[in-house]
Amino acid sequence: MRKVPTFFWEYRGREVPDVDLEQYRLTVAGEVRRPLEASLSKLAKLLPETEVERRFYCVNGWSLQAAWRGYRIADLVAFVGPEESAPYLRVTSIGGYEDTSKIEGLVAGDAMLVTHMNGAQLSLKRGKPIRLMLFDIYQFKGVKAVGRIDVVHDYRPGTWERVGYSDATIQPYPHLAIDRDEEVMPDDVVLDKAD
Ligand SMILES: Nc1nc2c(c(=O)[nH]1)N[C@H]1C(S)=C(S)[C@@H](COP(=O)(O)O)O[C@H]1N2
Ligand SMILES: [Mo]
Repeated sequence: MRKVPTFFWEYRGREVPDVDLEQYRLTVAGEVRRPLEASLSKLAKLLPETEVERRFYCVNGWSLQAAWRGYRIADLVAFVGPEESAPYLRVTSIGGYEDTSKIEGLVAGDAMLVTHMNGAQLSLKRGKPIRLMLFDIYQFKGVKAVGRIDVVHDYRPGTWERVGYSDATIQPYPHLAIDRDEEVMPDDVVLDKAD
């Protein structure tokens, strides 16, 4: 059985704290016409749900395919209505990991706010209760356990970018490709501090 790698920079060396699904609120603020402070059930009423079977890629040489359910960034953006002068989305995790991307790029790449993996609520290690997932560039541009989303004027390097990654273009190198149906060890993951 394979171990599925997982990374949580802000909790390196520590347990990932649990998130109460009832108490959780997603904040969407910044340069938007309709800011949002939504519980998970409110979010489900506001946005259409979607599920895709896709693979995400880590710059460290592995990828993971699964069925991802949640919401399209395109639908969230349409709902909150960004000001034209603010082209970026800054996404911050509950623990303080952040990343900034062009809204245009996220929409073009069908980026999602994922709530479920293979039919089950995201586990703590996988980013409960919501993760930003990108399929067309490396996942260090994605954010697990999203706490807030801000529409902003300016780009600034995200957490992994400050640590050293820059180009998120997926490279055609051989890598460890983990498939959806492979038996894996989700409760015994490798928390690689070095990523
Ligand atoms: N909050 C948070 N999100 C994050 C990271 C992180 O350290 N913290 N690491 C990113 C990286 S580099 C990868 S490859 C994926 C790993 O997702 P996984 O733990 O489900 O494998 O999450 C991304 N999102
Ligand atoms: Mo990664």
